[in-house]
Amino acid sequence: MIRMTLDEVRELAVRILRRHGFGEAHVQAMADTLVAGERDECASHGIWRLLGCIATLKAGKVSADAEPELHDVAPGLVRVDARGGFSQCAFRLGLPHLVEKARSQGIAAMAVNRCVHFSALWVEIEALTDAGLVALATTPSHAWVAPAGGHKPIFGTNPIAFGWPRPDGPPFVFDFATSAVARGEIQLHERAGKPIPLGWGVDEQGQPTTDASAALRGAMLTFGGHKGSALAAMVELLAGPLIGDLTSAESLAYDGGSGSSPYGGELLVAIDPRRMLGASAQEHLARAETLFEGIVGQGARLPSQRRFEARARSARDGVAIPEALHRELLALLE
Ligand code: NDP
Ligand code: PYC
Repeated sequence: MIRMTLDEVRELAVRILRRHGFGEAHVQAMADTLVAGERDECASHGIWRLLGCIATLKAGKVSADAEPELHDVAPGLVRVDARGGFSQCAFRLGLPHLVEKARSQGIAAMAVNRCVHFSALWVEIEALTDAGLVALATTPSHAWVAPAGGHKPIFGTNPIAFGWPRPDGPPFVFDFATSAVARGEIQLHERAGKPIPLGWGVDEQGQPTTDASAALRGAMLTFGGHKGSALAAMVELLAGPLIGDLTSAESLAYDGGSGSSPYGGELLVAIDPRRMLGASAQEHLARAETLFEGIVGQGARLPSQRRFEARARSARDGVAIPEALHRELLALLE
């Protein structure tokens, strides 16, 4: 492993993105997301993703300098057209408008359309909880996941992320794929030559497998059987047809075998608890704290607790990157 400070990881990401011609706004926004993933020890959505970003660019499946366009659709609705760029710049353009609308209306939604997506959703959720808002985000991906009871991929890995701001300390955030695990996690197992647990995927014959490559060629499975399957379908509907964008099957068809990052839409919903609750906000938000205390009080941990601990550790000690990955990243500078 190679040990690097967070500044060094960021500098490397920035140099690679510039070297490949990304516009400066994309360079900065993408680098922030990549470093955040690495910093929080979410390797499946950390600096490794840069390889996929550059491959997607070389395949002609993302615009390096797209300028997103903002559309103020309704008092509680904003739409950002990413115009074929990675999602980060579009999110940044829409964020203040979503926050302002949620504060004035109590609830607001943002559709990000025509974006290429490679990132974890908690990065965006935290931007909303930092503004004191309750937040929800979801996006389809490519059709890699079979429905419960079926065997042919139709759903994406379709993450659902939720955030709840807390008065004293980090927010309550969960963010997971509706597949048993993110595809990136299986890809990292494949790179490391490690078997995957049973339950993550089936091979091309529909048989359970512990072989990462076989599961990537076959089909991934939903988490929680029919429950994950229904949630995956919900994500397809909410962040596909509802916002006028692609389903995971349509994204994969658009990909045309290039192996690029998914293309389509993302839906974010933000709720202002103070607008919802008015004068009784303090009393009810305190009851949320009682709930969290009841979870940790019995020895369970909150989602994102590991991540926030990793964040503090990385700020102090830096991060460790596999040597082989480091070599591949340096090769992108040639
Ligand atoms: P996991 O199955 O690891 O689940 C992650 C979530 O569960 C985190 O909030 C995590 O908190 C929490 N968690 C894990 N273990 C526990 C525990 N024992 N107790 C309480 N909470 C726990 O992640 P996935 O593989 O499903 O997804 C990883 C990432 O992949 C997500 O960030 C997602 O956004 C991203 N993704 C992005 C896609 C896209 O299209 N852009 C597609 C699919 C996934 P903690 O982090 O603290 O462990
Ligand atoms: O890991 O499933 C995944 C994923 C898809 C798009 C970004 N991450």
